[in-house]
This record gives sequence, C-alpha cells and structure tokens, in this order.
Amino acid sequence: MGVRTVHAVCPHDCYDTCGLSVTVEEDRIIRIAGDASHPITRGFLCFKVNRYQDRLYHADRITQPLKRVGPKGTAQFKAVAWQDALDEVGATLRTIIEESTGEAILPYSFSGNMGILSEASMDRRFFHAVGASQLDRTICTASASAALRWVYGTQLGPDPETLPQTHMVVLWGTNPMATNVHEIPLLDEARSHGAKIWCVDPLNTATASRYDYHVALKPNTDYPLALGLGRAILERGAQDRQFIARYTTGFQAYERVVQEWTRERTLAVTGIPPEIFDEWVDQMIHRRPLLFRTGYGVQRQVDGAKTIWAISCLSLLLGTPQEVGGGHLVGNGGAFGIDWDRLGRPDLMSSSPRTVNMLQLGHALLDLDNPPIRALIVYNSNPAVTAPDQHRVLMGLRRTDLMTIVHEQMMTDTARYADWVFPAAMSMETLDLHTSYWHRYVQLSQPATPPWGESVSNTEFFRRLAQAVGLRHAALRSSDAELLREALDTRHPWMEGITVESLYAHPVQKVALPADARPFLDTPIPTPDGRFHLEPLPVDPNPVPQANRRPDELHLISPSRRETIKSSFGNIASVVKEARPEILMHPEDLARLGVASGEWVTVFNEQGETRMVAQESRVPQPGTAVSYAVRWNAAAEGTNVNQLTSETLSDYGGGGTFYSTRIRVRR
Ligand SMILES: Nc1nc2c(c(=O)[nH]1)N[C@H]1C(S)=C(S)[C@@H](COP(=O)(O)OP(=O)(O)OC[C@H]3O[C@@H](n4cnc5c(=O)[nH]c(N)nc54)[C@H](O)[C@@H]3O)O[C@H]1N2
Ligand SMILES: Nc1nc2c(c(=O)[nH]1)N[C@H]1C(S)=C(S)[C@@H](COP(=O)(O)OP(=O)(O)OC[C@H]3O[C@@H](n4cnc5c(=O)[nH]c(N)nc54)[C@H](O)[C@@H]3O)O[C@H]1N2
Ligand code: SF4
Ligand SMILES: [Mo]
Repeated sequence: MGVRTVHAVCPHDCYDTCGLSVTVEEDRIIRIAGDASHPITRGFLCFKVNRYQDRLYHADRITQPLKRVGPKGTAQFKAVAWQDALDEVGATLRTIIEESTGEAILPYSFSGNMGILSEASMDRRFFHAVGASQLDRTICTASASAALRWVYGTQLGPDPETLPQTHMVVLWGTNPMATNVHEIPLLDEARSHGAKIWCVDPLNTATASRYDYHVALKPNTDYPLALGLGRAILERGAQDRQFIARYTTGFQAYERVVQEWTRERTLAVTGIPPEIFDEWVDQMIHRRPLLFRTGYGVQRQVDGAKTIWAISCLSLLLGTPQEVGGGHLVGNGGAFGIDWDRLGRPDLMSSSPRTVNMLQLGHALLDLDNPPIRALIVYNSNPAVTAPDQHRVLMGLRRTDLMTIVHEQMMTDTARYADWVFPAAMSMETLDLHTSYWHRYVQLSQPATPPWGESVSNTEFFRRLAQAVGLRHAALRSSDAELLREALDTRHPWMEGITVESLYAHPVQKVALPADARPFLDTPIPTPDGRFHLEPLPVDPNPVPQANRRPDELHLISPSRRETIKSSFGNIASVVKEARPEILMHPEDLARLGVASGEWVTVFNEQGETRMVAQESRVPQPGTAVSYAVRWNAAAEGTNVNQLTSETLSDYGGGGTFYSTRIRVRR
C-alpha cells in the first residue's frame, strides 16, 4: 500500500479541534502532524498530541472484549469472543428491562471523543430505544451554558479569527497556554498591534506571566468582582445608554444588584489591589474593541452561572457586541446548525424516563430507588477519576448487584471496575464529523487505518448492543456513512454548501457566517423577546454564602493540566511529567502547617482523603491550594483529587463546583 496521508481531526475535548495530517505506512500510523492548511491549526499541535503514537499503540490499549474474573476494581479479566460477550450482556440487559424497566439502565458518557457520530448518535438512539434513564451531561459547562442561554439565547461568540483586531482582551478564568494553545498566536498578534491583555486567575499561570496584567483574585470571588466593576462603570457614567436602550432588558434590576458592591467592598472580598481595579475600569472604558474571553474555569464554582451572567453584563453595559474584534467569547458551539435530534432520535423513547445529573453519579448508584440502577454503560468518559465525590462513586462501582459495561481504549480506572470491557477504536481508525466549541470550522475525519485488534467505533458498539438486546428499529442499524449524511442534512443557512461530497474534496470548511458578523447584531438575538437580558438569573442574586471557614482550611482548585486532557493521556509516560501527585501551596501556609516542601501529606475533608506531595509554589494568595487534574488513581495512591470534590451543584444550570473545594492538610 506504500505511504499515504489522510486528513483526520483531533478528537479530544479541547477548544482547538485541530486538523491532523496522518501518515500511514501499511496499516500503521507512523506520523501525526498539524494540518498546515488549517487556518487555526497552522501546522502545529500541542505537547501531548505531538506524542500521539505513544497513545495509539500503548500497552494499556484494549484489543478484545474482556470479562471480569476477580473482585471489582482489581482489573482481573479474561478475554472472550465478541459474540459470547454480546449474548451474555444482551440476556442480562433484557432481564433487567423486563424486571425493572429500561430506567434501571444508566448511560454515562462525555466528550472523550468529540466526533459528532462518536459523541451523540447511535449511543443516544440505543438509550432512547431501551427507555434508559437519561443523563444530564453537566460536568463541564452546564453553568455557563445556562447563563449564556439566559443572557444571549445561545452559545455563539465572536469569531476567534477576529481576535487580532481587538485592543483589549480580558482572559477570565482560562489558561490558553495549557488549554487553548492555538489562541496564543492570535493573542500575540493582537498584542503586536498594541492590544493590552488581562488575565483574571487566582494562579500565576503561564498565560498570566506571558501577558500584560494579572488580576490575582481570591478564588471564587469573580461574581462580586464583576458586580463591583459594573458599579464602577455606572458611577463614571460610562455605560452605552443607546446600546442598552435599544438591545437589552433588565437594566434597572441590574443597577439594583450592583448597588451594594462598592469599590471598597469589592476590593475587600476579592483581595485585589486598588490600583489594578482602577486601571482595569479605565482601560475597559477607553480601549476598544474590547473582548471578554471567558473560560470554563471561572464557572466550576458555587456561583458559576451568576458569574457568567455578571461578566456578560459588563460586556453589554459597554456595548462591546457592536465592535468587530470585541464582544464576549465563551464558545462557538451554537455556530453549527447540527440537528442533534435527527441524530439522537428522542422520538424512539416510548416513556418519559427520569434524568440523572452526571455530577451525582455516586448518589445515582447508591441511593436511587424505584428502580435502582442495575446496569451502567460507560463510554467516552472515565468517571472513576473525573467525577466528583469519588469515594461514593467507587463505592457504587463496587456494588456486586450492578452490571458495569465499559467501552474503552485503555485499561482506565473505570474499566478496572467493569464486569465487561469492550475495546474501542481510536478516532484515527474511524469516520467522523467535527465541529468545534471555539472556532468555526467543520471537518471530516477519515479513517487512516482499520481499528486495532478487535476494537470498534462507538457507533458500531451500540449497533451491536442494540442487536444483542433484540431491538429491531431500522434507526439502530444506520451505517456511519448514513449517520454522516443525516448529520449534514440540515437546512441551517450557516451550513450551506457543507455536504458529504464537498467534505471529501475539502475536509476543512468554515461555516457560512462571515468572520466580521457581530453576534448578535448582524444575526438575530435568539432570546424569546429578541433582547439581551441584563436582568439577574432567577435565583438569589447574592453570592452563595460561604459556610464559616475554619482557620485551618484551604481553598482547593484543580484546573486543567498542560500535559493531559482531563484523565486522557494520564497513562502515557512520555507525556505525564509529574511522577507523584502534587498539591501546591503558599509558603505561609506550609510554614503554618509545619509542612516542608516535598513532604507527603494527607489532604482531607468531609468527602474523603488522598495523599499528595506538598510543594511550595507561586500561588499568589495564601489560603489557596492547587492540584492539577486529573491523574489516574492507579498511577498514584489509589485515589486522586476528586476524593475531595463534592456533588454540590452550582447556583443555576446544575453545573459542577470542582473549584469550590475546602480542604485540610495533615502530615
Ligand atoms: N492541556 C489541556 N487542555 C485542555 C484540558 C486539559 O485537561 N488539559 N481540558 C479540556 C477541557 S475538558 C476543558 S472544559 C477546557 C477548560 O479550559 P479552561 O477554560 O482554560 O478552564 P480550566 O482549565 O478549568 O481553568 C482555567 C483557569 O481558571 C482558573 N480558575 C480556577 N478557579 C478560578 C476562579 O475562582 N476564578 C477565576 N477567575 N479563575 C479560576 C484556573 O486557575 C485556571 O488557570 O480545556 C480543555 N483543554
Ligand atoms: N477535579 C477536577 N475534576 C474534573 C475537572 C476539573 O477541572 N477538576 N474537569 C471536569 C471536566 S471540565 C470534564 S470535561 C470532565 C472530563 O472527564 P471525562 O469525561 O472522564 O474525560 P476524560 O478523562 O478525558 O476521559 C475520556 C475517556 O474516553 C476514552 N475515549 C476516547 N475516545 C474514545 C472513543 O472513541 N470511544 C470510547 N468508548 N472511549 C473513548 C478515553 O480513553 C478516556 O478514558 O472531567 C471533569 N473533572
Ligand atoms: S488536544 Fe487540542 S491543541 Fe492538542 S492537537 Fe488536539 S485539538 Fe489540537
Ligand atoms: Mo471540560
């Protein structure tokens, strides 16, 4: 066959959704490089995907169906033939459905593979057809999504390719040097034209050090900070009255909420220096275009949705949606007219099963009744390490009366608890279609090689499972080529011209929405009344009261690690540099606790405990601790940072509160 090159797409849960140029020799991938013609990827990849061969053909890779032969969690399996495994699993699922209805089956998945077919097509059809409990997929962005829906009606931001035209960027709770590396050249270009770049982050991240101003606030004080900034803008009379009158509702209610956030009170709560606050207000008023680039880090907290609302309000007060290069960029998921119901077929549901919030998996497995969860089917996700309240999640996974099925590429911590593990193909081995949650390109990902071993794509796995359970509906047999066609069969004007045929000729295509079209002045405002909503979310507008903090408690945040994507890559030795789990603390806190830098400590709270190595670091504010997420349990002490996080949901939208964690530390 010789050497060929195929266009594929990086499937990982990342803003950048890179185009890949994959070189194949015989049936083996020998090189993966960034697509040089992709306007965002620009021919380079991140640290981890530059080492992707080490993941593709790793010794942990699952190549055959496996059946558990030892206690749960110990990863003792024997290989079985596909058909035997499907026969047994199908029979058990049928019994569960007959005795307890489909609601006793719980899917658990997220964005391990962001291909549209892999993430949400045949899997959804399967669960709809069996009447399984529905999963509310909240773990990442639920608070932001709910707040953005309230303010703007959808999740659409300015085109990142307009970034070089901006004169001020506020990077709020995002660390693109780790999580969005293809934004860096765009930010650098803006700066070379004189833009000032601000970074609002409790940590001295690589991004904060690279750019102009670092607002090192106390963790989770963003909501009061945004209200205090809003009040300061109003006090100076700098709001855009015409814009507010023409495009928004709720200004008076907004004014009432910011009223009590005086400069003094805001500074006291956030811990930021007065001169930084004043300079920031000045620059926001005078430097235009002004872009708020809000990340997801800022909404993984108890006030997550209100924070996104309050930042959105700043951008509206100042009329930034009018500026090309300005506005509010959280994501661009709403730029693609994909008809998700056409792919997922909720019409196959014949009942109205309950919905389970994925952040409460421990509760679902341990407490749900009538019926209890009897089968858990996990794919595209690794909840044994990434879900909060890990102690209870692992207790649930150890239940002997639960059948856990895991479709995976690697022997992850979750797979170790499975009754059945089925081998999953890698994205470069399957056909898929990609959008992005940040940029505006649609891409075709073509299979470079056949699936390794006996592994199968997610779509094929659920086609086989549907047959095994005896489901006969034609929609459960659609091929990947048919699913691809259905995904693109949309009348949405922005998808015009993007067809299966055109993608085979040009696998990277931009949606038909001009880069300088301003959301939502040149596109309709998709709220019910066609206006932006300055009125507060329908929840208590006060910050969630912080329970009395004990003097020996620290505030723990666990943001994204540069070297991994959540737990993906956690087993790749050439990528993971941190041999031992670390907790970074301020020198004053180390001294107060009598802990030396480099010493093992027990980190604990009412949720659970885990062992980590304390390290002195440049955490700007004493009282803040950091541990980058998410390590494999099997790689450490059998547990990780999610022993400490809780199932508590955010203020609105049912989002996660990973970064609102209180801990104590003992030697
Ligand atoms: N290399 C790498 N890339 C990734 C990922 C990864 O794990 N590794 N994860 C992917 C996924 S799933 C996602 S959702 C995105 C997320 O990427 P981002 O949107 O960048 O979000 P996070 O990494 O959660 O956090 C970003 C920053 O928020 C800060 N932060 C924490 N608490 C607060 C707070 O209270 N206030 C403020 N202002 N800032 C706070 C953290 O210190 C961190 O530097 O990245 C994706 N890309
Ligand atoms: N403490 C703490 N916890 C967090 C976070 C945090 O910041 N701090 N962040 C949260 C966030 S933002 C997110 S998005 C979640 C992510 O948490 P998860 O959804 O668990 O994501 P990953 O850890 O990347 O695990 C994805 C798994 O999917 C597998 N996979 C990849 N491709 C395929 C495929 O094609 N088919 C199948 N069947 N499997 C595949 C990978 O091998 C991997 O094991 O974690 C959350 N957990
Ligand atoms: S993880 Fe992100 S930056 Fe890295 S190759 Fe994939 S899409 Fe690109
Ligand atoms: Mo995420």
